[in-house]
Amino acid sequence: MRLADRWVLITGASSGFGAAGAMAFAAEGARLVLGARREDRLKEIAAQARAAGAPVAEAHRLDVASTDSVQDFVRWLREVTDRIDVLVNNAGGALGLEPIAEGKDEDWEAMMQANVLGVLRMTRAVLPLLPRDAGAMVLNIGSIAARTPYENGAAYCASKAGELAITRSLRLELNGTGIRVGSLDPGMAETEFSVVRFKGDASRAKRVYAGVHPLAAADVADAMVWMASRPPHVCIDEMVIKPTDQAAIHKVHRRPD
Ligand code: NDP
Ligand code: 8X3
Repeated sequence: MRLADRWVLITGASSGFGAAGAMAFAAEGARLVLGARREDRLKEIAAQARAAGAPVAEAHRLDVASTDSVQDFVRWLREVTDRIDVLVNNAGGALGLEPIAEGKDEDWEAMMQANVLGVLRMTRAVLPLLPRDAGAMVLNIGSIAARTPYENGAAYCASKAGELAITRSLRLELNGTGIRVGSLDPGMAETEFSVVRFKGDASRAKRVYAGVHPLAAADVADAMVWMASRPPHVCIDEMVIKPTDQAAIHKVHRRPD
């Protein structure tokens, strides 16, 4: 399906996969609507996306962890367009890497709010704008953490398993509408993800990728565009994308310094 002039909404577009996704869809000539909490960065990404070929790239503050913010965003969105062809539910991330015995309520709650309830809220709010039988797609960004839980990551893994369950339920609910529903599940990718997880500790974040050639945000953005641009009768239900160095969540090849 050609993406030129299609309307693509990306949540969490101020950095990482969302920002790279904006550039990749822009290069296809898509019209973009971007949301995240850091408005300044979001507006910069929108300007870069216009320079990269998006005929329209609009941005508005969005906190997917708040129903009020999602409603405000969608009120604004309806003034920009009455149609969204591709909804990319990407906003979210991890907070902390601790055993359950040491977990913090505020981290658990923030992850569930953004990674699980955020996907539900955005999908409920945007579904009325998705055209029937025209190749529309809800594309959720999951994680390999949904498929293989790891120690010290219980709440994050649970939140991403929740995202995968939502994806699978939604596909059943929308059967017959022509709206495609997919989950794109990346492995290790170097973005701001680990800096956020470790609450600003950049050197600890850097060590996650030591000796590894991780995915870049642009690799994941390529996969987003590929999934969304299949013909309307083709739905890529689930795609796992990992660095070649990461054979499995616990099996990562690291080169010595
Ligand atoms: P980044 O931290 O670089 O990007 C996360 C984006 O989500 C930012 O734009 C951030 O913007 C936004 N965001 C976070 N919380 C909210 C919120 N409550 N409301 C709105 N926007 C929010 O990380 P990634 O690009 O790596 O992460 C994107 C997605 O990919 C996440 O869902 C993450 O779990 C998932 N993922 C990441 C992997 C990795 O290894 N990097 C692997 C697998 C999945 P702002 O702070 O401005 O709101
Ligand atoms: C991010 C990948 O392996 O750090 O979802 O959980 S991982």
